[in-house]
Amino acid sequence: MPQELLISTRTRLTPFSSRVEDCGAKAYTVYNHMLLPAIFRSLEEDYWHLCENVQVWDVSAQRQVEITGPDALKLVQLMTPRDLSQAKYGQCFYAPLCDESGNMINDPIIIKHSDEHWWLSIADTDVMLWGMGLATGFGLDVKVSEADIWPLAVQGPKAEDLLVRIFGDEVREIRFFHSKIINYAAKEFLVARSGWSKQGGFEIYVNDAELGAQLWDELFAQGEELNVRAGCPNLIERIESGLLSFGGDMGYDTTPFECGLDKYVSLEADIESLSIDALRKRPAKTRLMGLVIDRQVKLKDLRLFSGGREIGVITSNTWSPKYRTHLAFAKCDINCIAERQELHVISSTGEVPARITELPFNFESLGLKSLNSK
Ligand code: THG
Repeated sequence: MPQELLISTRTRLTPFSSRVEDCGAKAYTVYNHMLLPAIFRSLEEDYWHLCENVQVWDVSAQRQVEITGPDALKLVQLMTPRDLSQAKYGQCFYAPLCDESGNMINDPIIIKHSDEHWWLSIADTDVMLWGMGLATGFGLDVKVSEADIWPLAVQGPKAEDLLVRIFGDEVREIRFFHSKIINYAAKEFLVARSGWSKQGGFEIYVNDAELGAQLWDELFAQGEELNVRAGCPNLIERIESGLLSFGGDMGYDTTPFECGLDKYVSLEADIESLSIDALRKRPAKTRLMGLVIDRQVKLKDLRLFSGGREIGVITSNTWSPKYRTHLAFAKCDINCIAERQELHVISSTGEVPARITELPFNFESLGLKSLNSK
């Protein structure tokens, strides 16, 4: 039976919702209590189009938790174990948020406007409430709120060409994970080179709903000969790219080390972060690893076995059309990870061997060659 999502005021619409619907969104998910499109034509068709052209994504559901006030930097640094003391205006930081035990709360992109003004561009958990609670508990002089900002991502190899047509050459100067304030009509939008794909692109932090809708239309008018389409974060692309999804691949019961986010934890830095002491001491119990299953499978369940023993659980998986193999992420028992061990998963037709590897996938060393198109 086809399933439907009942849309109400709780599953909040965005300034782009009517356009997303007009473009034929076939499936949605709910993210931060807001609609996030998940499929337009099919996962695989959307995937190839993203890898070869340019797409416009309504990622309004990546809400901006805004922290302002004299203690803003103090609160943001309390929330994350990544050292922000050297952060510059306009820079973006991918960073875990963790509690006092080192467990993850979220994995936002943190954007610094000034010492007293920050955005946390969040994944799907209620970070605003956590921030408000910390501010109250620590007696901090800050305001924590959800800003009226609706990010629009423009992703794919032709994204830069499209944005230059609208904003001019200055977008070419924006470096990866940096941003610039760009004038658009009567407003200023923050434009960053970022996005939840590895196909290149930008995110426009739209701060005016009507102008945002106008921008959407202009992206489609100017992008016609670039074959622009509406799109959304794509399951296949993000697994190939090793991008993790909070709530699926990691959660409240995992530390950043267990998720392979080691490089975003500043263990050596002298920072006042809620989780840093726990993260210095706490041993990892599991580790998120990549799996390669060299055939097309339909998994019967998500367990990963070594011999007769269950050693992990698959958190995400997909057929990779580009590498002609099945890829997965698996949360594995840290004591059971060894290279060249014989692993298997259970498909609808029985046991199937799997190879284990570090994330992100290194396709060359795995002996996998990419097909450039269908
Ligand atoms: N854009 C914005 N907000 C977001 C996401 C986004 N919030 C939720 C979610 N996505 C956060 N998750 C990620 C994960 C990885 C990256 C971005 C967002 C990413 N990482 C770079 C990489 O893996 O190469 C490196 C980051 C760095 O070096 O700091 O792009 O997509 N606005």
